[in-house]
Parts: sequence; C-alpha cells; structure tokens
Amino acid sequence: MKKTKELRNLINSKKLEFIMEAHNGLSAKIVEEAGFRGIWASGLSISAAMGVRDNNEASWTQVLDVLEFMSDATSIPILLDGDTGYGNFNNARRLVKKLEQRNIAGVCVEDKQFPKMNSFLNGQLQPMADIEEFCGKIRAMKDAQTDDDFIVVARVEAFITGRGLGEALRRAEAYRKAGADAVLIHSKRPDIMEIESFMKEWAGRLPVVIVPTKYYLTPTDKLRELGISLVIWANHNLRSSIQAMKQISRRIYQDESLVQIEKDVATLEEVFRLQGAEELEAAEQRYLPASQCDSNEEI
Ligand code: SPV
Ligand code: MG
Repeated sequence: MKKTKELRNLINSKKLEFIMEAHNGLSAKIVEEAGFRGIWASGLSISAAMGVRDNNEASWTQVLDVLEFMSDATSIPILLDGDTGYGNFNNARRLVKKLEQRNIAGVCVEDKQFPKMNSFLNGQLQPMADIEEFCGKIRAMKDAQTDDDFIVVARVEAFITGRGLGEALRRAEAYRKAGADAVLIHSKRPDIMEIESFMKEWAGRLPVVIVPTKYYLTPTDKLRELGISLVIWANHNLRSSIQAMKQISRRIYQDESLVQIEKDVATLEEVFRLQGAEELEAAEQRYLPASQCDSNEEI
C-alpha cells in the first residue's frame, strides 16, 4: 500500500493510533522495528540532532535531506513536522511538492509565524498566524498535492499562546473548512484539561492529533475515551539518546578505558544489521566478479 494511504488510514482509523519520533535514518529504522506504523519527523529532534535550535535555523532543504534518509531506511509512512511551512503559502506548497517527490506521506503545519519557536519556549509571547492567511496556506498545500491521499495536518497553537478554547475552536473550524485532513491541538499544560475541553466541543468534526509531551501522566485510556485519533510521542528517541550518549561519554572519559562500558553499548554486529550490511554482502555475490568477493572479509 502507498505510504500516503497508510498514513491516511492511520489517522482515520476508529481506534487510537500512535506514531513515534525519529530524527535520522537510524532512529527511523528503530521506530519501525519497534512496531510503530508511522514516524513523526520532529522539527525539535531533527534540529537538535543537527546541533541547532528549533527556530528554523536548519534550512528546509537540509531538513528534506534528513527526511530522504529516513524514508529510504523505512517502509512505514512519515509525517513531517513542517513548522510553519517555511514561509508563506508559496513556500508551503513547494514543500508539499518536494515531500511528495520523496515519498513523505504528510506534513503538519502550525499557525505561527516564520521563523518559528518551539512551543515550550515562551509560548505566550509567540505571534500566531492570521487565520485567513493560514487558511490560504492550507488551501494552497491541498491544491499542490498530486496524490489525493497526501495528508495535511493543521496544528492549532491557540492554547500554547494563551488564547483559550474559543480561539482554538474558531481556528480549528476555519482550518477544517480550508481543507485540512486533521487538526493537531497542542497544549503545554501538565494535565489534559485543555485537550478535554476541546474534544467535547469539537465533537469529531475531523480527526484530532495530540502531542502529550507535557501531560504524559494522562492514562492512555483517557485519550481513547476522549476520541483522540493519533498520539505523537514527539521527542523520546532524541531524549533517550542524549541521556545514553552523555553517560557513555562521561564514563569513557573518566575510565580512559572501554572495559566497563562494552556491555552497555549496542554491538557492532547490531550496527551492521541496522545498516543492512547483509544485503550488500548478498549483492556482492551477485554482482562482483568472484575474485573480488573474498576481498571484503569481515573485520
Ligand atoms: C516537534 O516535535 O518538533 C514538535 C512537537 O513540534 S513540540 O516540540 O511539542 O512542539
Ligand atoms: Mg516542532
């Protein structure tokens, strides 16, 4: 099945579904192997992995390059965190064209202004996009897609910027009318209150996507009960790798030896497996002259 269709099915499915953050080819592959049916290409994680801020410091074509590796390494659909679409409607529709060319299944755009800021930093101070302007952007993106199943998720930042339920509903409804396939309602509260109030009024007009990074204590059954369609675990591969890398670097630095840590890191065989080394070996048997096959002996 096409990746776009798979993502569409995931978002429209009657049961609660989950996608998981990845930020490069390796983490994308690990997400797929864990059993997830979709990948969140997180702006925060991709920028952090590049060593820059989540403020559009990495150019959108640099993000595309990362996505290409992620897509090539996996067979499940990728939903890109497309920030604000990297500009106005024109930039956003060109983004859609480029994403389709790279087999990316969908993109989420948020109603803030370029250059964006991460939602968990000074949320109240962040300027939002004008509703009409953002609706034009959604329409342009939907008009630009050539595959009917490509997904555009409209992300509502009204709660993040302290504007409340009325504004969140007004915006979500406008984005629905503009053609969005789903809405992502973001909240930075430590509880589910804002999301719950939204879900009650929204009454299933379009599938709702959430990012429970801050309200992680909410039981998953509660999310089911509220009728959420898709949960994004948004940054946990990045954060777990930061923790692991910090610990291992510190220990090796202190020990000046690998004796104590070897058992705590993935084996080299596992690295080769994740890279698909076996496939290359088999291909060498098929395509290289026999005399050259033996020259690539295992180290
Ligand atoms: C991301 O993963 O980059 C997101 C989600 O946009 S959040 O960081 O919660 O804003
Ligand atoms: Mg983001």
